[in-house]
Amino acid sequence: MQLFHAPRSCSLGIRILLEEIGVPHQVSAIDLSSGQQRDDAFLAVNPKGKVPALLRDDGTVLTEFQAIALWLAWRFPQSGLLPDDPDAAAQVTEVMEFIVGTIHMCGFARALMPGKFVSSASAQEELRVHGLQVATDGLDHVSALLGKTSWLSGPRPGVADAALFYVTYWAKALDIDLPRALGGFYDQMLKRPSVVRAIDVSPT
Ligand SMILES: N[C@@H](CCC(=O)N[C@@H](CS)C(=O)NCC(=O)O)C(=O)O
Repeated sequence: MQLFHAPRSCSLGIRILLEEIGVPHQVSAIDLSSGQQRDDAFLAVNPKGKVPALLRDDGTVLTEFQAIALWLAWRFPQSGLLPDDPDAAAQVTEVMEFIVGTIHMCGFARALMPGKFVSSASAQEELRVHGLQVATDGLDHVSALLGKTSWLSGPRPGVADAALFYVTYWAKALDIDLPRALGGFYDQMLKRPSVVRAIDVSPT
């Protein structure tokens, strides 16, 4: 398999899942700052011009964080990235969707790139503040869920934890104070070899 990945972006979560599974894969770096996601070569992989994109062994490409994460969990069930029980799996999917759909897309995306949504400087500032509030409120909500358990996805970190890691990684980079349970989650994740490899190893 081949993961198209931009360091420090949301594709970090998929990279962590591949490392947790331990399946052989290649990582191809996409440089978002230079606009490589809009090059023809990458648009041929993902016409939406976004990472993550996963080229699978059968030659087909899967995009969208949640779709890739769930496919990996179902394809490699022995890795325990998602509970078997349908009710528990639905709850894990619910929180993963909240992290990607709300904290990332409605929160950090607006806080970090308001110019993608509105043009005037004052509107951008307003959107930046709003996005940051959505992100921090969302992190508080997930932290309260974590207060009851070490991981969101079951007895070991899985699909929702991979999503939570990349948004907490962004929060740390922005010097946002993490609620206590979330700080503990972040520290525990940083101790995992999969996470160390996913952060440190340069994509080829
Ligand atoms: N809905 C997509 C969002 C992916 C996304 O926004 N990726 C960002 C990096 S975190 C990206 O590729 N941005 C490049 C761009 O928008 O030009 C998903 O869940 O995978």
